[in-house]
Amino acid sequence: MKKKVISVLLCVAMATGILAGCAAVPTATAPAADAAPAEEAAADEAAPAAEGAGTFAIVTKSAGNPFMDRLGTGFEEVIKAAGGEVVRKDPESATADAQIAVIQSLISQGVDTIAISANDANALISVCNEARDAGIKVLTLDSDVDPSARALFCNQAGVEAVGQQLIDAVYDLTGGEGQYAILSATSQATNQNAWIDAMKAISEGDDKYSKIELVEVAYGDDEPQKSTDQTQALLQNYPDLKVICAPTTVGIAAAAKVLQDQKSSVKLTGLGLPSEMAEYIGDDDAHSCPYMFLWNPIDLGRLAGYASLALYNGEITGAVGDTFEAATLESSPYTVVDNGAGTEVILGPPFKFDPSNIDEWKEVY
Ligand code: RAM
Repeated sequence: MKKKVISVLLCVAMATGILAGCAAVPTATAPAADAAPAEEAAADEAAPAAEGAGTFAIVTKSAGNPFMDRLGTGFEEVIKAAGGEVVRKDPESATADAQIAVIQSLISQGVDTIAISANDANALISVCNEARDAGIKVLTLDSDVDPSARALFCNQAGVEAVGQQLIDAVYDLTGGEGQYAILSATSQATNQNAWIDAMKAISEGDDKYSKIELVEVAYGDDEPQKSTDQTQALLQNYPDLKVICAPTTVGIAAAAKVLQDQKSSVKLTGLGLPSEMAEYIGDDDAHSCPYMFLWNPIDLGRLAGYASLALYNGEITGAVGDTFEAATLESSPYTVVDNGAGTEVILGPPFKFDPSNIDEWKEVY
């Protein structure tokens, strides 16, 4: 069965020669429209596992988030190409409780691996350990749990690198002084909290940033309406606000619309999906977002798919120095490194989207 998975992967790699990526040029990456609809995922859940090929689960942060759809698309593509069965679960809300219920059902179902984009670093420890005690390989992607509770984290980009890009963008768009606010996802989100902490640490540790002032971290919970309301509140509460930084694709899209509709002079940056943000990106007063960053979420799903297969096949345990092939990703093979708290593989650096390239990328994801 191990041989079968590997040979299918090799065939796919040889037959397609696909190079997808966080490369600077859009390549053979599935377009946004290919994102797996929830109905399709539900059908997969019902399908019996191909004998011996394994059942691989992905648990997203919540339903209705296009970034999460793209993670699911990449994951599903890799697992299916290897002959495995995919179970995709999108909790109703971006909470730890919703994910705990989902993970418990996956344990009962007896899946082989679970890849989670965690809504909370600590609240999921016990259920992840329950899964591991049941013989399930647990890994994370996008947003980590406490490293004690998983084998490996598939990180989109180094936390420091993201924090640096975001604080430098704030510095640039404020002109080096003045107020900015952060519009985040949920207050418990591991990834957003890590990026925000990195931004704070960088700005507190360097005089260069001493004249920019973080007035508030607001939470839109990765819900469009709440993110809209939070943006409006920031505008009302801070008349001198110069910049909003939203390190969430849901938050940045909601904020972009509010700012642009209101013809606000407040500028926006953060992490956004090009397909959702193209209409807001521009250098003139008519556009709310001069530039933003992201990575390829389909590739991140693919990376988690390859990591799940490697854990399942016993090729890796998630230890530092482990390497595994990711045939359709440009930077393959990937090596597991230590991030200071636990082990991770990094997809690549964050990529900047601005008026010069947004039209090209909006078709990709
Ligand atoms: C949102 C989610 C996700 C994050 C992106 C940037 O879609 O919070 O976890 O990685 O934004």
